[in-house]
Amino acid sequence: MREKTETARGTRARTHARGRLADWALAALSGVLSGAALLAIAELVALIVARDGSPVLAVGSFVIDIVPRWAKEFAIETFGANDKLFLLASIGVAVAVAAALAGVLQWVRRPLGVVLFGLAGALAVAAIVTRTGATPLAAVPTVLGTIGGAFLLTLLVRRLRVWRAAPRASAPADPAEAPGRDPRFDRRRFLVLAAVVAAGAAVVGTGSRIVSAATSSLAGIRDALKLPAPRATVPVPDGAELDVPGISPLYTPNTDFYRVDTALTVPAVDPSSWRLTVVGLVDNEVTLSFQDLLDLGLDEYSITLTCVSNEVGGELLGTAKWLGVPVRTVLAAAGPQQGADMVLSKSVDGFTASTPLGSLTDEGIDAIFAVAMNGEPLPLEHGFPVRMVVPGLYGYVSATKWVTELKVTTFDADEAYWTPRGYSAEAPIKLSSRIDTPRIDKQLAAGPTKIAGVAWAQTVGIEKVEVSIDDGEWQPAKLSTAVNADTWVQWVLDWTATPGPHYVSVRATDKAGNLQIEERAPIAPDGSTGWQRTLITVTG
Ligand SMILES: Nc1nc2c(c(=O)[nH]1)N[C@H]1C(S)=C(S)[C@@H](COP(=O)(O)O)O[C@H]1N2
Ligand SMILES: [Mo]
Repeated sequence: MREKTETARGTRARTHARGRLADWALAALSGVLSGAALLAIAELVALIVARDGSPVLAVGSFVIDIVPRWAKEFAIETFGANDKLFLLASIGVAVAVAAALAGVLQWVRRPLGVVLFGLAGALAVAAIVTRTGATPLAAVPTVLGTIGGAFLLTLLVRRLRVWRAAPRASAPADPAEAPGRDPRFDRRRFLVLAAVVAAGAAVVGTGSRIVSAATSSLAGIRDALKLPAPRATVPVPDGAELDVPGISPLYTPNTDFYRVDTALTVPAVDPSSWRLTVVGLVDNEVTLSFQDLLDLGLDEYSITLTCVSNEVGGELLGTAKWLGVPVRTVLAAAGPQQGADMVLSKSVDGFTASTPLGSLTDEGIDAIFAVAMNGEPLPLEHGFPVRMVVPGLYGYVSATKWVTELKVTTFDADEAYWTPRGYSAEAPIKLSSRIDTPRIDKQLAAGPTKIAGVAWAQTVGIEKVEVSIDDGEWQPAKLSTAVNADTWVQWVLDWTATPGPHYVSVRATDKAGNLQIEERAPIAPDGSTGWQRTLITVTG
């Protein structure tokens, strides 16, 4: 009898101990999953807002900087070229152990696990922001990741508690305590959340890393790329750039250049595997490598690129010196056939543009495959390694970035990306002008000042820009010396500002004698029209 009780007590104690061990293991698992989620969230945020803010890589770099030399040498000796992998694996193990500990702490005593997460996050942020060249944004991924991870840790451990505290299925159910509640329900709730966190972290984390690694190694390839010097450069005449504060510079710095595309993440195209094929209604299909393209000889072109989505007075245009090869040279090698009237250019990301064949074969139009922009290889987001630029046509029907194929075809047979989405199949850029300064959102002091901006009529050229103040007579503005017909010109008008509100309007005339259209039109289907009229407030 006595022996029997002893045994029963012993069994109960063992069961209890085993139950506690299982609790701790599940809490540790919760910690590890939340830690993985923390890193995954941070990687995703890093990909979007701050590449230098990836906590694993930043902490890795930090560790490389601070580990004693002997440790570094040991790693290199032992793991050779895999020393970076060893480092990352070590960090991974350390993070997993710390996260498991956080899970157990959170289980044993709330909110110790969250506190540990916070401490780890703070350490990582310290490692990140103290790195040379770190941007202030670099801390954001880790901060958001830590908040997300801590939240999930709280949630997981709370569900775990509900499940483990519920009466065991084997225990006699007390209908008063848990009316009609199936304990398996609480277990399932925990397990489902754990599975979702695990899968989410795995997908988001590895996905972000893959995308980031693919695009950043490309950044290195781009940096290392040496392009041949152009055979001919664009002569920029004296007086091409006016000295007026607040006016758009003649050449838009790449970092300020507007960007418009349908790509969620910047397509990664390695120049060494890039090919351009010309197919469709051609005598010979042509395939070019990047080197083949360069071997055709590069020249410099000054062209203002314009987006159809540019509203009157808008910012969706910019000017660059492009280095490239005429599209007509490549098309001539393919030999377009009778009846073809359109070239459908395709990008790796599925974007297509429909360009009239004539715009690409006409000797007088500098339609190019561009490989460089303002003295450097195309920035990744502007189409690296090769894009098209066609003077006089809006970007969506001509300026295909990451271009890999030209299909010589007809407007009847094929349509481009934006055509079924409410935009015209053909879209020449409309003659237009913009006021850069004074700005509606800045107050101006009374006295002598300059009203200035830009005007463009690609392939035709600007003849005249006129300004009207308070709807008075149109006064001719002074123009900068045009670089060529494909490049915008700057304009300026001296004005003595008097206190009070004033309306300033601008309109341009092109070299063919066309006056900019006064009537307002929306951007769809083929570009906005209208004269910009802006309100300026002059203080006394
Ligand atoms: N692959 C690809 N190329 C593209 C686009 C795009 O969405 N995908 N957008 C076009 C549009 S609408 C414009 S206005 C220009 C913009 O070029 P940018 O981003 O270099 O300024 O690219 C064109 N080329
Ligand atoms: Mo565009």
